[in-house]
Amino acid sequence: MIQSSELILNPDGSVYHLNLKPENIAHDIIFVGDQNRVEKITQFFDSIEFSTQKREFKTQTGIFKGKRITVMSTGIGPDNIDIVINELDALVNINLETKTPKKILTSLNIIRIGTSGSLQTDIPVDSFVMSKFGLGLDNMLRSYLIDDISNIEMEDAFVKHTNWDLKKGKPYVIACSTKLERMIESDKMHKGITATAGGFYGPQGRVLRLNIQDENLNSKMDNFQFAGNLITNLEMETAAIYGLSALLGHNALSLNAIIANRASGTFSEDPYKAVDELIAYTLEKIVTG
Ligand code: R1P
Repeated sequence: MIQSSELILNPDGSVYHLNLKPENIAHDIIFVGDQNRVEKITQFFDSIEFSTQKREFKTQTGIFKGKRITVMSTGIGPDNIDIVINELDALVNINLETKTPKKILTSLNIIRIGTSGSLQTDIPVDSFVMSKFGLGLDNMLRSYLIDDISNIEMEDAFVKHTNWDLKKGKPYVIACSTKLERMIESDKMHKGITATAGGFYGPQGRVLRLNIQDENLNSKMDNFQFAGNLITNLEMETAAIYGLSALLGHNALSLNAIIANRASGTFSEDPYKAVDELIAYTLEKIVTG
């Protein structure tokens, strides 16, 4: 039995941070970072059966063209992903009354619709990126036992190519779900490696008033190649989502609308339009794929 201090439930029996009970979620789940993006998606639903919010974690479940889908905001960063995926997994794979793991695994399908900065001049603002791999620069996943799911060859090649200082922790590489990749892909999508940083400024090479440990990191990342894959973009959730999903037996895919191009220094003139287009594209693929 899992102790009450380890799997914390609210007085109504819902999981601690997400405020959700098992019956509140579908098995097809869309993650967004921004809580205001949840309703940008569910506005297209035929009906909404459930809504809740605690802190940055807003959740709505409803029906889109006959399919039950949950949309939830994760807030910013891999630390939040640790909370969101562990609590979602508990909802389907742990009996919350007896606090014991269930014998039969339930696998969730998790698709992130995010925003991101491109590292490649030929992946312009307003385009879409599908992450074949998540490259975690953030360390969160290193608290778990990941050698069986991570791509150690690519990790070592990246460390060597960038002369990565291991005082920052060793980057980790996790692949997407090929099942979801096949369902969502089309020639509209750039594909590659998405780097996930544990912060927005220094960890992504932005200098305001603080010097950073490696000011050339982004330019070294943009010419890293492994097995024909380039690092397409930089954001703050994908690798953590891929890692915890793979460890817990869920399927995950991350899609990002490119709203900034870090290589050319440009920012989208209408970032909301790119996100709206990615939402429409993804919803259609989920119901037709
Ligand atoms: C930073 O501004 C946030 O935006 C990006 C980053 O990953 C980070 O969460 O994604 P979302 O728009 O999905 O939050």
